[in-house]
Amino acid sequence: PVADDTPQVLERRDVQSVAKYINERGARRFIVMTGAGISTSAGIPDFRSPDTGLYANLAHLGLPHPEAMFDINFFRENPQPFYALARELYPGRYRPTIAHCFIKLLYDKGRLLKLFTQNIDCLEREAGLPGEMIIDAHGSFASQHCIDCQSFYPPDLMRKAVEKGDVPHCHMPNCNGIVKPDIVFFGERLPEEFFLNRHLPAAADLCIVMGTSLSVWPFAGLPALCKDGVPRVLINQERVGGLGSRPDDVLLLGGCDAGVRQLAQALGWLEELEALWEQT
Ligand code: CNA
Repeated sequence: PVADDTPQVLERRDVQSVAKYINERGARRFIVMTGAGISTSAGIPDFRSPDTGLYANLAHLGLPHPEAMFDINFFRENPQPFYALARELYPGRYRPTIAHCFIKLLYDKGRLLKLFTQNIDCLEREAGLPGEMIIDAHGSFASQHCIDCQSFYPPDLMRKAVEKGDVPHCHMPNCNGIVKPDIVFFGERLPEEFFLNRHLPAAADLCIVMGTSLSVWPFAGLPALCKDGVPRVLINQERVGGLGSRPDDVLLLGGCDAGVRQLAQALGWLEELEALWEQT
């Protein structure tokens, strides 16, 4: 019998062994799962980091409790805090990080099966990753609807409202309901594309989880869907979601940017990665 923590597939539970597995076994069906932590170095606060996270700055945002930001009933009463955040996160204001570029590099090398992201900042797209590679598990700013009559609201008007700091209202006759981007609020169903692609982690030959506290369900259940014997790499400030519990899990605890640089270095891809990031 092997001890619980003896790896089955990797030589050792370290970054060099992951690189060896990728290069020598020809692994090319990577599933990447990301959260707000891959964008903090771009200047976008996450939710749960102490001091800097949005949840540590509630008073300033005018929120009674953290979840109110994405609560549809609170939004109906007071959409201002959400729109303050929307203005902060609205696509076009930030530069992708090297962690976003690493995912693009995986795609360029034909190794990416799918990216599952919880982020709504669109920085993966800005790093050049094609839309069909991305599952926006918590929706995005790509479209918006009235919360009363469900009418579609034009993107140019939306952009103008957000930039001015206004709350956009429905332009249909006799409606005037509040417009909300198609971002998933608490209690709302995730987009259909999440459910249509949820089987993919089971087809992966490598899983990379980066910059997420894995505390929002059903997203948090994705890494467990990877088959036993498939290495799962966690690149995060802290250990989360039971990662590290399987014999071929590898923990790279620290910053996402440092973690992807370490992995790229071990793969012999660091120069290419830095060049890609330079151009972004
Ligand atoms: P979270 O719960 O705030 O967790 C972030 C995780 O990342 C924590 O474990 C941190 O320790 C870790 N972390 C933060 N910065 C770094 C870093 N530089 N390097 C490594 N690790 C880091 O965020 P989740 O994404 O897990 O929570 C899900 C919510 C957050 C989603 O629904 C998002 O829509 C929402 N969100 C998104 C954005 C964005 O789009 N950039 C920003 C803020 C919140």
